[in-house]
Amino acid sequence: MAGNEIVILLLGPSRSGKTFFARHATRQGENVNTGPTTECADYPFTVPTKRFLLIDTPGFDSPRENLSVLERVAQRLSELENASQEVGGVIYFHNITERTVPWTDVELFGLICGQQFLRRRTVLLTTMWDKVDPQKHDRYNNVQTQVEQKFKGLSARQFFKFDGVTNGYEAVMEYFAGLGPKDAAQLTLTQEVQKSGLNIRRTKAGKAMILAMNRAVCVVQ
Ligand SMILES: Nc1nc2c(ncn2[C@@H]2O[C@H](COP(=O)(O)OP(=O)(O)O)[C@@H](O)[C@H]2O)c(=O)[nH]1
Ligand SMILES: [Mg+2]
Repeated sequence: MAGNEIVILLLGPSRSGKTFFARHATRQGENVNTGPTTECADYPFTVPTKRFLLIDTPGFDSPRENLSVLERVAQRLSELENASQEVGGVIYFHNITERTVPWTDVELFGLICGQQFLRRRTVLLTTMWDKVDPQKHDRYNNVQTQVEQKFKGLSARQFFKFDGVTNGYEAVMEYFAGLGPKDAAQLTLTQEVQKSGLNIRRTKAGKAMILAMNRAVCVVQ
């Protein structure tokens, strides 16, 4: 691993707050409207004792778009591998005011990460808690529980809530900073890229998205 930088991949649907979070972490003015993210982007920063690199990604929006997001992520993972840098964590973002998480997104996330990585090195972060009417917190806590259930089915165990300022942000970073080498695991997608190159259609996640695309076409016909 180059230096002791902790590399964290930000994944999730568009408008779930990935870029906002990365800009918040690097104090770049999160409220600037940056428009949709179309390429992976690096956000390096240092807190007193740790160096982090957040990698922002385009959003998951449909099986077809997910394939091209996968391609971009795989390309970035392969560059990291070439630089002997390992991904130390993944954050999956969910906007708490959205009631549903598409099944294809959950499946895709599981296949990118793999069981071992999911158990300790992934975090589900629900965002936009500052937008929730305090009187309706119970309702949104129910959404939180339901979303957590889906990710528990994938073996994920770490759940945090982000209020757009500090709550959630510091807890997530402390969680990743506290993970030691004994929890080391490699993303399934990294393993696949190492073994068979960048042909995304041959990866588990790529195959699942092709199946999902074909199912979508069948419904239209
Ligand atoms: N109030 C609030 N706004 C947020 C939060 N996270 C993201 N946003 C806003 O929601 C919109 C979508 O966020 P963005 O980071 O672009 O989503 P991305 O597509 O996942 O990168 C932007 O206008 C952000 O400023 C949050 O936690 N609180
Ligand atoms: Mg973005």
